[in-house]
Amino acid sequence: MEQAVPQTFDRVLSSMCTRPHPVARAAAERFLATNPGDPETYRAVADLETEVVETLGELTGLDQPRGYVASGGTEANIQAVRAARNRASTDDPNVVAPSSVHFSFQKAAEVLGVDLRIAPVGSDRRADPEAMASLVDDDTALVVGVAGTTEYGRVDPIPELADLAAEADALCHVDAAWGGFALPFTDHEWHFGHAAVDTMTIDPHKMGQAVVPAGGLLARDAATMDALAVETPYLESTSQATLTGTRSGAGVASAAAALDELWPDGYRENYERAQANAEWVADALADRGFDVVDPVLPLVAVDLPDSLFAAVQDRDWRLARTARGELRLVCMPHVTRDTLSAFLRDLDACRDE
Ligand code: 0PR
Repeated sequence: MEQAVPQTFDRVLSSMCTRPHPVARAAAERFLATNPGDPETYRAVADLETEVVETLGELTGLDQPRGYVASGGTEANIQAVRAARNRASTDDPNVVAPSSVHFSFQKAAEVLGVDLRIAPVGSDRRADPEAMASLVDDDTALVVGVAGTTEYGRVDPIPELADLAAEADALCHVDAAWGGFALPFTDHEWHFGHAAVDTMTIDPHKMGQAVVPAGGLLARDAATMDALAVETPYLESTSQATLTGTRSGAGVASAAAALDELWPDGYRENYERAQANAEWVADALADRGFDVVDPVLPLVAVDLPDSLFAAVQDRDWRLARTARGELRLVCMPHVTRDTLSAFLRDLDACRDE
C-alpha cells in the first residue's frame, strides 16, 4: 500500500498549528508508548510534565503553578469551566464570556450543564467589561477573558475582568491558548502576575512548537485541581484531575523539549519574526486598497471579495475566514516572508484575471 502523506506547511496560512521544532519531534517519538495518565507507572514522562507546568508558570507569571498538559485548548477550557462549576456554591451556575470567545466554551457549557452568557465586544474587538458586568450575577461561577482571540488576535482587558470576577466571588479564566507564547514579549497585561487570574489555557501545540496533542491548563490554587480530581482506586496513583484518562506522553515530552530549547530566546525570536511578517503583509494588503484589521498579535484579518478569496484558495492556499467573512492570515513560525510574498503574487494575479 502507498504511504499516506500529511499536509506540508508550505501553503498553510489558516492554521494555529505549526511545524514542530525538531527536538519536540524527536522527544515525541521517544515517548510514544508512555501514558502520563498513570504517573506512578510512567514516571519519566510524569517528571517531564512537572517540568512543563513549572516552565509554563514562568511564562505566565505564576509561582508554584498547578496544572497539566491537556489534549488541547478545548480540553483545558472545558476543565476550567468544570473546576469553576464544581467550586461554585450554586446549583444553577453561569459563565460570562465575550462574544470573541472560542467555540470550545459552547461545548463546555453543553457538557457541563452551565449557562453560557455572551457579552458583545467593543468596537476595538476586545471584551467590554461593562457589557460583561451586566451579565454577572450571584450564580456566576466564571468570568472568561481571551488573550489572543482566534479571529483577530485581540487581548482582552484582563485586569478589569479579573476584578469583575473577584467582586462577584467567581473565578477568572484567561484563554491564552494561542497568544500565550507571544504575549511574554509584549506589554499587554494578561497573566497571573498582572491580575487575580485563577486559571489559564496556554497550548504548547500552537505557538509553542510542540507536537499535537499538547495543550496546557494552569491553576493558581491547589483547590482548583482538587475540584477536578476523581479517585482512581486500582491505579498506583490514587486520583486523576485530567479529563482524558490515557493520554499522550508524546505530547508531554515534546512540550518539555520545546520549552527547554526555546524558552525564552527562541520564542522571542519566533514572535518578533512573526509579528514583523504580520505587519509587513498587513501594510502590503492595505497598499492594495483592502480593509485590514491591524495585527496586535501575529494574525491579520482582511476584507476580500468572496470571488477573490475563492480564486486564491484555488491556487492551493489553505485559508480561513472570520465569522464576518474576512480572510485570516495566521503568521505562525512556518509562515515566512517568502511564503507571504508568494501569496501576494497569487493574489495580484487573481485580481488581474
Ligand atoms: N482557545 C483559543 C483562543 C483558540 O484559538 C483555540 C483553537 C482553542 C481555544 C481550542 O484549542 P484546540 O483546538 O487545541 O482544542 N483555535 C483554532 C481555531 O479554532 C484551532 C485550530 C488549530 C484550527 C489548527 C485549525 C487548525 O489547523 O481556529
